[in-house]
Amino acid sequence: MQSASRYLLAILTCGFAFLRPVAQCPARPDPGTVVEDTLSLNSVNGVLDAAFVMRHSVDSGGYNHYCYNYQSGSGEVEAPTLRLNRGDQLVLKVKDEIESDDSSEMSPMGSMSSSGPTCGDTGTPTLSSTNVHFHGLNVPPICHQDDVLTTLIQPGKPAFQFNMQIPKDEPPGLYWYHPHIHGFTEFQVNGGAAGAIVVEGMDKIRPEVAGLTERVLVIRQEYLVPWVPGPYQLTINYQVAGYPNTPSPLIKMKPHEKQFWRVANATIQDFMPLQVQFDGVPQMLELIALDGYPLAKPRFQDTILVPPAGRAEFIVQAPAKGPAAILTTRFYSTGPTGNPDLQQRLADIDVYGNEDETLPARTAEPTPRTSVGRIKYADLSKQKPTTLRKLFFSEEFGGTNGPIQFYITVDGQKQKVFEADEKPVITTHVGAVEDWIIENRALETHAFHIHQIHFKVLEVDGKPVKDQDLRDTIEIPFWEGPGHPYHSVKGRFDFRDPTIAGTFVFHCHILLHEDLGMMHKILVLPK
Ligand SMILES: [Cu+2]
Repeated sequence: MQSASRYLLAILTCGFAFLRPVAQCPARPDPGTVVEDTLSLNSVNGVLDAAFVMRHSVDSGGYNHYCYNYQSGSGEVEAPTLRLNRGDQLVLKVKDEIESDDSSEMSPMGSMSSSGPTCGDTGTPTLSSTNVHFHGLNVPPICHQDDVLTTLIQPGKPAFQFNMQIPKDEPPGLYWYHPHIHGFTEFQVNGGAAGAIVVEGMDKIRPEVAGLTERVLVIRQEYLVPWVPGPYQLTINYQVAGYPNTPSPLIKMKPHEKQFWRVANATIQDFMPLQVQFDGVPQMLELIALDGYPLAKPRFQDTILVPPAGRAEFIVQAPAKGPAAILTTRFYSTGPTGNPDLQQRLADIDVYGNEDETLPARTAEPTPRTSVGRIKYADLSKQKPTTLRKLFFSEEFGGTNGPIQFYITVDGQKQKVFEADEKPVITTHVGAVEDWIIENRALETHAFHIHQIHFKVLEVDGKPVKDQDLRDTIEIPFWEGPGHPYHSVKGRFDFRDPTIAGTFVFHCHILLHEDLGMMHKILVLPK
């Protein structure tokens, strides 16, 4: 990764000289304090209307902050959680006030302006440009909705307005928003520009969660210089999880209390095998949903692997007072050319007070009011695929310094990095149901993500899986080298919904890889 980084580092270092370290972003929580949910903005009468201002500052430790500022009644809040019901309208105005006097020359990844009509502002995308991707939402890839290819919000211009309806059959669950300017995504997400979206209604499909204290936990990752492999720190709702150097964030629970935790991996590249441990022993977690999609049936796991950009929603039960209880991410190997994802304690569970007696003990299995069989994609396993495609991740080496090019390629086509004005590498049509095999031929684990739709996981490494979960992001482990087979995932991709017609992207969600072009376009033609 170093060679590619060198070029970027040069740009970045030059860029820093011009950045004004004005404190524009709200202060973040001190270490060792109670983890609070970020402010939630709820839809009212079917509409959630909010305005964000994107700003930038550098903290005393040298970390860049990129913040979605929201002016609440009691001051400025960073990246609130957006809560909507299915069928609601989301109106979001975003103004770019990233102050960077001379970033106009910085356009390492090419310009969007050559890719045809732009949506919003014109000009060349720079480190100070922004836009918003609504990750996981099954909404149209068009201007003012979820179109990252041409939407450009430039600093100092009037606010840009997003306006979209959450589909009536959207799976209830946890989604998230973040900037997606090609070439600069990593830098802004590294600075914390990411927030949660909750599509309400999980309790109607999974009554297990009804009445439980709910927590939205957004895990972010910050590097001092994101393009350089090296130390990083994780944060949980913006509080640094720096154990053992700093006291751990605290999550409060009553003895034996059950809570519903909705965890978003908003890191730039950290694959997180999450565990809750009591005195070092991993506990069973009741997994309810992945990537905003309720599982066909809840299942118990002591480790939940969440790739970068993935989400996991699960029920945690506190111990009695006594054992040391923690939320932790375990070490995860991303292969010989990948960055190591380190073990890190994310929070201490602080068991306080007396047993929670507000909830009646459940004796029978609760009955869902909405069947999981009635949400989007539920009938996907019954559909006959219209096409089978094979794609692969690969890396190209230059010298001894690690990979310099990152590719995702449709098998049979030429390996190439993404360019803003490229033609779609896949053309399909509304109504298609396709099976894709995505293979990893690189010595590094990658995270496959496609915009606009979820896909159903059918096979891993050529073998049918028991749990055919719906995902929008999935890890594909690294190749162990000559003599070993490539790891792969086979998924069923559903293009039947006419509202997703248009051009959108699929890519690796290690954001450096995406910025360097491990991404391509797919065109879904209307019927
Ligand atoms: Cu990747």
